[in-house]
Amino acid sequence: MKVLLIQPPVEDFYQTTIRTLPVGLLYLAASLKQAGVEVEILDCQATEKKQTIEVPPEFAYLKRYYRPGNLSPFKLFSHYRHYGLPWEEIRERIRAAHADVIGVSSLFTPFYREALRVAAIAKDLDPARPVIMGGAHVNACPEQVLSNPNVDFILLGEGERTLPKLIVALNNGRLSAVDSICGFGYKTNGKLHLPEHGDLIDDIETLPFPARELIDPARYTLGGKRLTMLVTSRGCPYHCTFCSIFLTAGRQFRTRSINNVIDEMKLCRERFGAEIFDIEDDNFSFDQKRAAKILAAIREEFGEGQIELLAMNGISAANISEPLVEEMKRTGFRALNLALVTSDKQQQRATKRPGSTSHFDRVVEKAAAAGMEMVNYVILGLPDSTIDEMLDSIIHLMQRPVLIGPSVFYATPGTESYRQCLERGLLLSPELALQRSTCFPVETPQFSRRDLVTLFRITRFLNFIKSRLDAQPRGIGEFDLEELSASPNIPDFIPQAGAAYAFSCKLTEAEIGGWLARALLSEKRLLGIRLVRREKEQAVYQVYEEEASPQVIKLFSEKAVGRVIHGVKNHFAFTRLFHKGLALKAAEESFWQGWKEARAGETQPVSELWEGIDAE
Ligand code: B12
Ligand code: SF4
Repeated sequence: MKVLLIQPPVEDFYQTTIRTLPVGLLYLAASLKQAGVEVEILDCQATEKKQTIEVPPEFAYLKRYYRPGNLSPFKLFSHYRHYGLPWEEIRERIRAAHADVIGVSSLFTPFYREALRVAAIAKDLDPARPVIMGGAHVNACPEQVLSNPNVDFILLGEGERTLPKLIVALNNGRLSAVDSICGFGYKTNGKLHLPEHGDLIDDIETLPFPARELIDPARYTLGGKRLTMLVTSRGCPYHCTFCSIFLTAGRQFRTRSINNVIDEMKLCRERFGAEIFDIEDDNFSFDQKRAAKILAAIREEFGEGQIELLAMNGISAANISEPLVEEMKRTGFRALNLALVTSDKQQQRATKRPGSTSHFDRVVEKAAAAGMEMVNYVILGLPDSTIDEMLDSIIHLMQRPVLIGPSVFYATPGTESYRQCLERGLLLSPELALQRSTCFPVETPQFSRRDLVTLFRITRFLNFIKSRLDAQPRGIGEFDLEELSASPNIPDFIPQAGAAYAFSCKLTEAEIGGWLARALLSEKRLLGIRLVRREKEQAVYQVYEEEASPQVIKLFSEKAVGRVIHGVKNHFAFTRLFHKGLALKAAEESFWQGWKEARAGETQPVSELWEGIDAE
């Protein structure tokens, strides 16, 4: 019996290619192999191939926000693309695998159509061959998936124990026995038999390591180094209203032993040449003592800082103490992905988000002092959000030495937020493919899609300024915004929407950003720009007004006036917004002043971190 496990392609306005290793399918494959079943993996995303495709009609409203050709660093997205193998190639690969059973992973509700299309291709090739689906989307919408004519079975929850049972039963032709498999859904004469819940594996320690030998490790890299994913624990006990993790992985924090984790890492190093480990646990540091022990064991096994570690899934600041930050840095974390969600207390309560903003700030300070680069995530457009509150969260991060990671809220079926959206009629459409960040699918009486788009663009603008601060050779102290965008190629005047400008050379992204930043700061306008003609000695650009909300920009400028923005890599560099006539001072003194002002009015006392840095 041979099983082909497929990770479908995705179609969206962007893709995060570095995190697509199909670790769930590799876990399933390992369990199948252990049960004596032959397995092949078809990762449709393990390719450089991407193709610009038509924006689906139900996404047409987005065209005004995503204009192709826009060269502004504050732009959001441009093209709608198919990321992965082309459909024809997928068909050929399925045909060539000669599998007896097809298993398709459907992890994402917004990409459910891609998963179903893979199922349709498989059925078209061989209508008698069983197609099984599992993954987070199947757990969110079991009925929708099982009712599709190209899906024979679904398995809810974790599939390592249940999929081998199902395959063995199919092999023996004793399907009647599988009714008792936990999480098993099937249909008889068109009638759906849906399971009540999925399988959750208490003792995840007993699972064989993901079958990485079935994929080409050279396909999964970061900065030229081989990267692999590690899952040291599963489940998260918290109840954040927007999160759907519990639907698949439950709320119990289930762990593997430290030795077991280290053994897997050693194997990854020796056999697959892994140099970077991305810990994708749902809540890696929920048990901080355990996390610290894992880090200590990594140091002991591989040496201090010898392994590069990441937790790109984001760590909740509530579960990191300052000493743990130090341990992370010592062990091999150069960067920290921290989820703030919102800096507003009321919103934190409304979303049942653990932790406080003051604790978050302490963690950020500690990590910055340790020299870690940070991305901090905020969610824009939660059902109870207000423009005021979202701007406050953005400005909070603006003033810290972190990159701002905006996540636009989408509602996943099965979550509390989804229920709220349904009850209040906040969803743009019942079409589930819209429940993705790029679709801005939720509007409320408090904010419109245009407002959210504007907030998103503001975060891009701030990240641009931060990147300019990082690029300053002088590197320390206060910078004038003019200085950050200075270039002999940029004219003194402010660009105007509707005008075309000729330059003697092509502008760099930094120059374009610097020029457009002046329009935003002086005239409160968000502009787009595209290259309309390129001749030997001339590049002609056209400037146009972006879709943006003037009220949001106005409120932002009122709130941000005179406040500091910090660099990320170089957090000793900062500038102030909407602050005219500020003399250039390359003084360290000024840096401390700015940082302290940024914190004025906050109850948090200046932590030991300050004393630590001051002393240096
Ligand atoms: C890594 C990750 C990504 C990676 C991609 C992963 C990949 N393989 O391609 C990246 C960063 C690209 C990503 C992006 C997004 N993600 Co994501 N991601 C995850 C994350 C953190 C881990 C997935 C994982 O590896 N889990 C560990 C393995 C062991 O579990 P698993 O894959 O679920 O597999 C188990 C079971 O599901 C089941 N199973 C899985 N497949 C199959 C198949 C069969 C046949 C069977 C029987 C069983 C089965 O058995 C497996 C073993 O137990 C999950 C959260 C989570 N904990 O799952 C979110 C998650 C899957 N992502 C989610 C979402 C929504 C997104 C986005 C669409 C959000 C957005 N921006 O709009 C984006 C996509 C944007 C884009 N254009 O690319 C949601 C999905 C919820 C939903 N119902 O839609 C999740 C659950 C997080 C959440 N917010 O709640 N993501
Ligand atoms: S802490 Fe993270 S994983 Fe846990 S419920 Fe909240 S968002 Fe989900």
